Amino acid sequence: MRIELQNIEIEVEKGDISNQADLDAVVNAANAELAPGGGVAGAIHGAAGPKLYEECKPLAPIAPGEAVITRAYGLPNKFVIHTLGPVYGKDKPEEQLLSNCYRNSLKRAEENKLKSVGFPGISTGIFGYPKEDAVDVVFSTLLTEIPQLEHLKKLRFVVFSDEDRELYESKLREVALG
Ligand code: AR6
Repeated sequence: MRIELQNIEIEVEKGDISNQADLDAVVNAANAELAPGGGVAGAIHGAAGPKLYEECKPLAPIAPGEAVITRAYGLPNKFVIHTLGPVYGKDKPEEQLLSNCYRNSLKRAEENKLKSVGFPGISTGIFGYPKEDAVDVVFSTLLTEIPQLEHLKKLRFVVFSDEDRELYESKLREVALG
């Protein structure tokens, strides 16, 4: 599904974040050490290869809500933006921290004049953030950030299941209706 909002294409697609060849950057749901892990981080580091972690090491550790950018090595993108989501129930206030993840990731993309970026559902896997609540944070953040975007023209939310796709699509429909 795709809508256009203030000249920005917003898409929801089911797929693997490490296989988004047409995007300038993908966002990694990282750990504080920016090390290979499970889930999204495992897929991204696995596809990028060991050079990615070598570039990450001097940038770590990062705090919840922060985002840093590296090259993408074996991934089909130019850059990876690594952000650390809040662990639900531990890092507080989680809404603010999750919002910061998206805001700071968009900031890194803009600083590097990127045109397109793909996001996974930060914190909604191992970190346990309830998906419905996370999607609300994602879209409220997006609505405040979109007017500030100069270079970005396409944002893609890459989801892993039909259930997540439906959740994002219903939110996207709400946003499209204003
Ligand atoms: N492509 C797209 N989405 C995915 C993929 C993929 N390849 N794999 C999982 N998801 P998670 P977190 C979905 O756990 O909660 C790591 O070990 C998944 O269904 O990757 O921020 C790190 O090292 C879920 O909805 O990220 C950290 O320690 C969402 O992406 C920790 O996990 C995020 O799941 C980060 O946990």
